Amino acid sequence: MPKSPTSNRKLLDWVQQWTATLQPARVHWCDGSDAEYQLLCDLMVATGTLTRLSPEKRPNSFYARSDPGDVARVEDRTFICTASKDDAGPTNNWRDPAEMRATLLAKFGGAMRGRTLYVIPFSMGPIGSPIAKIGVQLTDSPYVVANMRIMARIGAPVLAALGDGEFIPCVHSVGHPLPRGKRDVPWPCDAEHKYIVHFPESREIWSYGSGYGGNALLGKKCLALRIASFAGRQEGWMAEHMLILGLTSPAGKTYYVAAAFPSACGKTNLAMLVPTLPGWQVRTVGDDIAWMRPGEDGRLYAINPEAGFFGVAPGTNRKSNFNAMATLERDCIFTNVALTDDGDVWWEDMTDEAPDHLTDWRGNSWMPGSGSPAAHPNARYTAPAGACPVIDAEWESPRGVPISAFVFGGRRASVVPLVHQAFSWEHGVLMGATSASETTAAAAGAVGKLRRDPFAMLPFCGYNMADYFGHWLAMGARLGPNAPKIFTVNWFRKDERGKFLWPGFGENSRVLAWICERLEGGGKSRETPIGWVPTDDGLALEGVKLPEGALAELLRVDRGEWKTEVAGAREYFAQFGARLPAPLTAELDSLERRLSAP
Ligand code: O2Y
Ligand code: MN
Repeated sequence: MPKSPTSNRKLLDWVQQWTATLQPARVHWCDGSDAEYQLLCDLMVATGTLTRLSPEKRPNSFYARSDPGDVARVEDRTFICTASKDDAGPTNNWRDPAEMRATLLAKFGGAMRGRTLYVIPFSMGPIGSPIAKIGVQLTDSPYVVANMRIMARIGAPVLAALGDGEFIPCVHSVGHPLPRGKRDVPWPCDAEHKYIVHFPESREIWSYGSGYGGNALLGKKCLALRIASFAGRQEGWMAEHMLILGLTSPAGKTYYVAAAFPSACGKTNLAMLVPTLPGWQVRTVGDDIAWMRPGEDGRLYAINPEAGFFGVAPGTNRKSNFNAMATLERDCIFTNVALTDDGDVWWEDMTDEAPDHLTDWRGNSWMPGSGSPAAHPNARYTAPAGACPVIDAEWESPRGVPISAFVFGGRRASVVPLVHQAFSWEHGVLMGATSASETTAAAAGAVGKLRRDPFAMLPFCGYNMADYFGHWLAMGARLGPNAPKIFTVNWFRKDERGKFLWPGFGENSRVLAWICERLEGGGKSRETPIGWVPTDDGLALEGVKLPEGALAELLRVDRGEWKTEVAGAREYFAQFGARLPAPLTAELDSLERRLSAP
């Protein structure tokens, strides 16, 4: 690609201005070609950032080990900088924009000395889709460029689509300049001084100090959720932390479902599910983010803004996610998994038995019984979505796929039944706003503690969460009878001995089938105070072996437990004060009344 392959004045000026601040040794405009990808990977193999995996085992695939201080998204270093603190709301880390700019400009000054500044034009969503948005990321990390090439559409075709148009500017540095004579390290970062900063009002992202995942691949959580959620409210569309799947019935009808689950609830597994219910098929549109707009026919259309999967590796295996394992056979980047002696990757639960010897994610020799996991619990794969054997035929459709149902879920050992349907859109918004999940060992903090995570957007909403609830209510009013129906599922209910009541995985297709029946006006159900719940014979359970009494427990609605839920929700909502939309309080009051009715 030529030195500045665009005539977009704003883009050229912006790159020039940041080049002056960051002081890189050179500037490279990414064309997104395969040749460029191969060159960058070769360069990273030479510098020790990447290891090429055995071409026989995992063709065209690479392995990276991060700095131990840079292994995950950092919520406590993620900031929303709006002019007014109230516009960020009580659930976000707010900073004054001018103060944050000053702090970060000091960090960015000379931050790329000795390094290459890569300019990555990228499209979130199929290039040219009316729902897509173009961003440009500046970065000094070739690892980020390689991962962005898998996770988004990047390079020359994006610049061509951009023309003289608007782009979302994203600045990223690992914060590890290389003055003359200083030796580089395989994973440069400034682990003690990370800043993941969003300026929603001017639609800018500044990220400093981390080279990892959501902190550094700025198209994903930063743009496609935090900035996009803010833009969506201004422009009348939705950016959600949702997988999108297509479910085809034995009669040949396809229903598209978008589902929001907090981390560690099996979102990627559900997106690629292999149904056990005969005659049903699942196809994947996306596993993490949905952008949705009302179409000309009044229905809500969704695109997956991403082009790849950045999935958590530990726990992924042929039983939990057969299709993910097939997607990972080639053309991937693995980060912080373990390395086998024959040049392949391994992680906990990938196989029934661990290999006799591995190199763990820290680079140490590892044997079963070593006492620590071989792969970091947040070890990741970056894989092209197009390689998924069950990718939906419409996954790159510029107009998106029509959404018929929203599903909310979380990890709840009790209280929440296997599935229930909201009585109305407003009731469904209450479901989303009050969704919560019990923490697992994978996350920091106490295990089994209930964490409220409205719409699974707690770490990703770029503005006041109460206004976000209001935006959901407004979208429902706009969609009217075309609004998707809303459901809550819970695959994680346990018996009194702590055993899961529901087998999960492919059997979840039975719950999805009931949801589709409900969309058609069928699906045997009974009315309860919390919504419509399947009758005892409402779910297609032929061939599933449930212990005695398990089904009744899975579908049980306990009024007392739910009254406690309502009290918890009121307490949670109190933080939003007068900004909480009145219809939500009204829905909570109605739920309480139904729970107390004879
Ligand atoms: O730790 C990270 O940077 C990755 S977090 C992530 C990655 C893919 C999909 N979802 C998430 C998440 O935290 O929701
Ligand atoms: Mn996610």
